Amino acid sequence: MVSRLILQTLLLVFSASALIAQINAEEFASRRDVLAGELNDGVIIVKGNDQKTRNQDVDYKFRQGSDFYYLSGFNEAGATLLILPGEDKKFILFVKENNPRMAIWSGETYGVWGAMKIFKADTAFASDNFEEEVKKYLRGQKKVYLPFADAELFETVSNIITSPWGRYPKKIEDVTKYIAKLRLIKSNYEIEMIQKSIDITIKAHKEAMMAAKPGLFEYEIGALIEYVYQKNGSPRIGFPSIVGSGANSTILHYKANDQKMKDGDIVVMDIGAEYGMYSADVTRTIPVNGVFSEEQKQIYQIVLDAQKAGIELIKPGKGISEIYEASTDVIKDGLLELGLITDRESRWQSRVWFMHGVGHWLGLDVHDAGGRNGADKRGKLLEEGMVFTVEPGIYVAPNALENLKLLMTGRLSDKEIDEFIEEVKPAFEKYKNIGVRIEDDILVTKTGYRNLSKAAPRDIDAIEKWMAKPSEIVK
Ligand SMILES: [Mn+2]
Repeated sequence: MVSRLILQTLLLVFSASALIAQINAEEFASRRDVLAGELNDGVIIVKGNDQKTRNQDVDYKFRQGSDFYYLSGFNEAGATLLILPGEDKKFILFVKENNPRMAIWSGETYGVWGAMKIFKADTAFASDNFEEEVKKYLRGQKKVYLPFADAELFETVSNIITSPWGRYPKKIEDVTKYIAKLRLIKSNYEIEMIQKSIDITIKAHKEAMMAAKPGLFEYEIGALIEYVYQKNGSPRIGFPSIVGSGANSTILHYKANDQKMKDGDIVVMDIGAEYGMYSADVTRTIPVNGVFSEEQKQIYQIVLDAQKAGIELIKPGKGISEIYEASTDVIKDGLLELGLITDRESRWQSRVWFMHGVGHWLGLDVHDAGGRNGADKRGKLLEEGMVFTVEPGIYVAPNALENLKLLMTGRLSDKEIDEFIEEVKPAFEKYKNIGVRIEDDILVTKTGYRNLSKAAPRDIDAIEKWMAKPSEIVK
């Protein structure tokens, strides 16, 4: 009687929060099946994130480790999973036990019961018993796979398998690349989650465009963006929002967001909400006062044309480097025309103003698992179900020319650098403090691509039109 009551209470507690995991237990099971099929034998061990302490008894907001989440759907701290490709009962979870004393402070946790019932573990144990129990699963196996980046887990498992007692696996291999290979191709469910996080991010961009005006601080736009995220069901940012105005627009991963935005400044907003653990990553660059200056327009249009030239090529079979080349070609033409470079064929000149890659995979992590390298110089070849960003930029940083000698020491002669600076100086002065990045999230389809973030105003006219609308939130 008592136990049934507890069970009913648990069901009530879990029914709301566990809904997503319940619905998608099959999705997570199929990922484990694919990985198990790929590796065939041995033991796969992946640990989730621990709760990190901020200070005293205050914790950082918890986010699960992406590989662990990908294979389990389990969102609590201090858990570890085992997958046993060769066994019948092949999915084992170690989770924090449901502790009534802790529940008073932090609420109920799933515990061993929830791990099996909701997350479909064949067997589950309390995390405290990990070392004891994992030995049983390692015994008699030939190989153990775990992420080598997890030094603590590596040490724990190494200590067990190097023990002279017991028939433990002699081989240990990094599992990361196998999981990355799976994560690179998104399922329909994943695409749905990514689209949702992108849709929320687009709403935030539109609100920011309406609210932006001289005199606001960058963090006010940042706060508005994150308000829109949460208002629309995103539990947190996919990565810290970049809101950089004026000279800050030229800092690639600008974090401070603490400057007052001035009339005539341009502002780069590189932002992404998280939804269902998946991140968006959409960048728009807008004029603070709502109207692009002539100089801003010129730079903007080059970046936009470069982005479109890259996106247009996207289809299965194209190499990721071919996308980059197409974008970079347009950037080089534009920079030459503006007078910011003197030699289109130079290997380094355009890198002074466009110094990053053209994009990255997108998924559970904003810079998602997968890697760029392919069989040849085309880089990794695109396949249906891949999602990645295309985000060229031009950044006329106020310190770009004075830093050039420091950056190029040993690679270029002082004379070559001085000549370059002399020639591009007028254009540099003209376009100084303009940083433009435009970033969209692209799904590779069977025959081409779908721009998942195309609803965010992007053309010059479209942005100016949005910015003319009054904000209902920031008056
Ligand atoms: Mn990005």
